[in-house]
Amino acid sequence: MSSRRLLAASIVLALGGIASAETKEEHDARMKWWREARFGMFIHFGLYSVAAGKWEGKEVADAGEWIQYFAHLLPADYEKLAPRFNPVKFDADEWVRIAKDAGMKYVVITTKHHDGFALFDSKVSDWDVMATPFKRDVMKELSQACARAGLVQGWYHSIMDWHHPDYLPRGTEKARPWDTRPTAGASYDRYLDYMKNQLSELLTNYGPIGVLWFDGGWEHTAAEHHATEVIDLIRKLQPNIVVNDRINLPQDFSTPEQFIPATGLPGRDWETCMTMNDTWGFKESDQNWKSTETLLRNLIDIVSKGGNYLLNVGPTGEGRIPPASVERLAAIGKWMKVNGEAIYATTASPFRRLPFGRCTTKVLADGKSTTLYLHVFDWPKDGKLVVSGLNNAPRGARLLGDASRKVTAARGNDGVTLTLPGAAVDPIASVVALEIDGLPDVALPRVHPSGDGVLRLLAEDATILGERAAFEAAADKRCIGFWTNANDRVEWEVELATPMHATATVAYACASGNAGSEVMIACAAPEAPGPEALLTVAPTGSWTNFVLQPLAGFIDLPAGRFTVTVKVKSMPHGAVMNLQSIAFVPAR
Ligand code: FHN
Repeated sequence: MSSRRLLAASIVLALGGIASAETKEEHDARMKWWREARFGMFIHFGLYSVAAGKWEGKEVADAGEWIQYFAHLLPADYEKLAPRFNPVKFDADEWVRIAKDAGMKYVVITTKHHDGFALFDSKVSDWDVMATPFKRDVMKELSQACARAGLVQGWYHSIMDWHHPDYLPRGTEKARPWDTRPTAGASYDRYLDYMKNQLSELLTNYGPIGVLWFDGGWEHTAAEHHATEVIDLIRKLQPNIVVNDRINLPQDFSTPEQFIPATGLPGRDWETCMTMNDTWGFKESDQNWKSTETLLRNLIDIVSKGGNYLLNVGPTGEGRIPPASVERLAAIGKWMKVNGEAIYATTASPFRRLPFGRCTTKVLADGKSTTLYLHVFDWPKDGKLVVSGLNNAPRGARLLGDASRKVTAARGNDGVTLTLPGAAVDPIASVVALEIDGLPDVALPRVHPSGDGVLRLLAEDATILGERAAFEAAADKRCIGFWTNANDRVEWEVELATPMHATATVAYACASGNAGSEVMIACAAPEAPGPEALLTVAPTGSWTNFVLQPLAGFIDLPAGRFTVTVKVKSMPHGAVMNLQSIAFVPAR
């Protein structure tokens, strides 16, 4: 063992943890395939797939895989689904082909969801797939199909278990008062032993497993889960496995769910998991499918921010992936066949924002050159694509999907301008590969006063820092919305030729029930704090009814380069506001 590793391990042991330490190089080596994969399939399949969102003929609210909860079923009632589980159309090779043809590199399937039902042949439980008419080990067939196709197999495993008598509590924030089974004598530690036994089965009997995707850990702390012990077991059985953050330890990657963090999670591996409609497990009535454009642009957006996309399918009780999912995945796969090099093994964009689309990056091994993959959502009508702020010399450019068309690139005052011949290659996203000298050197986008002297800071020109806030564009709004995290903040880089003695006006909307937040608007140059002003968000009637609220007094803006930041001082309700713009008007 290298001295660094020995030191790291001894520190971990001294801290009372027995988790094996690893050096940065070892961690990077273990994460390499996952970081290069960028795109995986999530599969929610189980007894709930048979129910398809209905119980005794009645539609049940919420996601399909939560039907036991939302139908208020005792385990004994829910068990009536077991004799109906016989997915005769299940074909593991077909599922894996659909994933592979979509350009996905790994598959994460529910080995056990919150209902406690094991989709594999478990020797420690009769509440498993062998106790159904199907009597086939789904995990065995799928892991073998993945191996045949060269995809990585991952396991989803729920800590929360609504069936096992030792699982406690019978529900906390999502209480399950109808679950009247006695709790006397129940032991959570005994449940954890059971969970560790099933994890041992899953990590021993099915070959190399690439991902352990914990879920349902929110009812206990890491300590209550004996999380370090569980992780050590996992890593002993599968030393190269990648583990998510949902046993309440950070582990290898974060898991934003159903959303894309505005600026990604810099310095952290992360993966957005998302449904194609609104439910993870199959629900016949849920036909609210996201378009292929939305799904593909989500993939590009996520990868441009340095993340992975785990896109879900919920197979039917017969074992078929719904046609609406198959159709979308096939269309994504068609795009990936042409543009996969702009997704796989790329890293985050060096730009804060690009008006025409996104950028993914590939720094060539020697660092002497970089490929910037420019994903063009809005093809320029005049054929001129301006990459503002790029200081590098262009070496050349090519259009993915049409090598016959020549793309030229020239440096100008405001970055590099590409001349794109003809029409867009793809209506959803056309990719231009721009080769540049060295590592990306990008100037921050700066806002300058308009011709009338007014400094207008617009939502679309802002940098959003944080997890939930995001730019929204619709017929009735262009604003920074979803501002539900008080730690999220907004910035503009500004440059003034001369100082400005100004009044300021903020344009925003806020539904009545959410008003009252206080935000600080600060103008600061590096190492030189400047003026700031407090805004108390008033109700404007709705999230799309925008008003202009002047800030009290005058603000003296400095000449030169500085940053205008909007930070949340207090957020008494669930959201701050929909921020459209801030205008600084010269007072004289
Ligand atoms: O409760 C589950 C839900 O059913 C689904 O499995 C998602 C997928 O990430 N995870 C939990 C909700 O966060």
